[in-house]
Amino acid sequence: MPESKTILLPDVGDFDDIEVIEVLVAAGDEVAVDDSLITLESDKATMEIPSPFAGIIESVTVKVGERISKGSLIANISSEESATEAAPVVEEAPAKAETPQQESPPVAAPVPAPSPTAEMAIPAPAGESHASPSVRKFARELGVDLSQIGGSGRKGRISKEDVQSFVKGVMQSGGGAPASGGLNVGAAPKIDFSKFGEIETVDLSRIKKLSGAHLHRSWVTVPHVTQFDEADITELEAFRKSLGKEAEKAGVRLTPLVFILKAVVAALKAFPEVNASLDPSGEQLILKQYFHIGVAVDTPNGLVVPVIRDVDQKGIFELAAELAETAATARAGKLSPAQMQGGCFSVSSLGGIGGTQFTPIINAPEVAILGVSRSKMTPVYQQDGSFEARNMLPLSLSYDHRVIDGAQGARFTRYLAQVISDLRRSML
Ligand code: CAO
Repeated sequence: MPESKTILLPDVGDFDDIEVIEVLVAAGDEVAVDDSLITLESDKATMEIPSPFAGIIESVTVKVGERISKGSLIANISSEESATEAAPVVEEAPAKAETPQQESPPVAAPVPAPSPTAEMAIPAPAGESHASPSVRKFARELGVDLSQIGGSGRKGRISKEDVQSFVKGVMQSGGGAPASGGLNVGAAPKIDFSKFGEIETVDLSRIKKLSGAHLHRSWVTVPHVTQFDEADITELEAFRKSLGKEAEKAGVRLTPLVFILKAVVAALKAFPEVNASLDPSGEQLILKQYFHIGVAVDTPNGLVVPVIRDVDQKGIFELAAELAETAATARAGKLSPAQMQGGCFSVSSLGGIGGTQFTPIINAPEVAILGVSRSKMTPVYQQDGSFEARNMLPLSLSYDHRVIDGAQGARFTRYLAQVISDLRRSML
């Protein structure tokens, strides 16, 4: 018949009034004899206090940060067994590294509950990670090298959460740690910003979490180069404005973006390797015979990139209507996964907001993305020595340097700028 028993802190030798730095169990947990219950840390050693009983934890009565001494109640447990002798597992002394002091080992002393013995407290050698035995065991099980992790605890101590967030970071950046020659950086240290002032913690939106992982992977796995250029859109703007009445009749709003989409198709036709994806083997280029263009849309929940299909086959008004409808669907959070797939190339237009230039991140597996900033009237030098006010549109093309070399990137951007300046060129 199981009965309720108390687990008290046994005599752990010289150690008194020691801080609880980890609570490893919670009410309802099943524990075996010797399973670690809490971790204590003094300035000399870190030790895990094992359970003297097997059973179900009824309640844990200590908290992280609390200081406890011999005889303090740690937990209540429902158990059928009588107490066994369990020894606390003592790890390294925390980073007081100058002169490793060898302390007398705490000696076994049969007090209220179990009678633990403890091993000698040995300071961690310089450069070695500071973590409790259970965290070390957890890291070993996951194949994680603790030396790669920045501990978030006091004196850089590595917690179970640090190991978990390290593994999560590695998974999100595209799999396991590379064997050689790749990125092998530790997780960012967890900082308690509340130490410096008032803070509020909010969850990232689902879209931000998903797009963040995708952008991160693209940023670290694709060698990006960004080529800047300018298109003279003085004539294009005059043409766009001249279409105002017709657009109104058609029930659409014409912005420079639809014309840019058409110009992008002309440039992709002229440079087929930009309308492509690199095969995962890295040895073949998949050239696409269709022209589906992704358009970055800013939504209250974060960035999404719906794809406008067959841009080559659609007229300006049709594209304007589809763009407006797609952006509205995106902002309502109602895009289907299919609407975000199959893109060949993306356009990120921040022109409606402002700014002069930016470096967009490639929407892999595409090989290039066009960033569009706000156009402005600029004095442009003319052959006869005069200056003319021209409406100049800043373009930033980020491309995958494995697929597109610098000369090609510059030629593509130049060609695109010329087509935007004079859309008649798209018919050539
Ligand atoms: N230069 C000057 N004015 C511009 C311009 C440019 N490059 N681009 C747009 N404008 C003007 C438009 O003509 C419009 O003016 P009116 O109100 O007088 O008609 C105004 O700016 C607002 O345009 P818009 O942003 O509503 O429309 P759009 O067709 O240019 O863009 C969309 C649509 C959905 C792409 C856009 O609203 C959006 O979400 N952009 C953000 C994209 C983003 O977040 N990118 C960052 C991703 S990280 O790489």
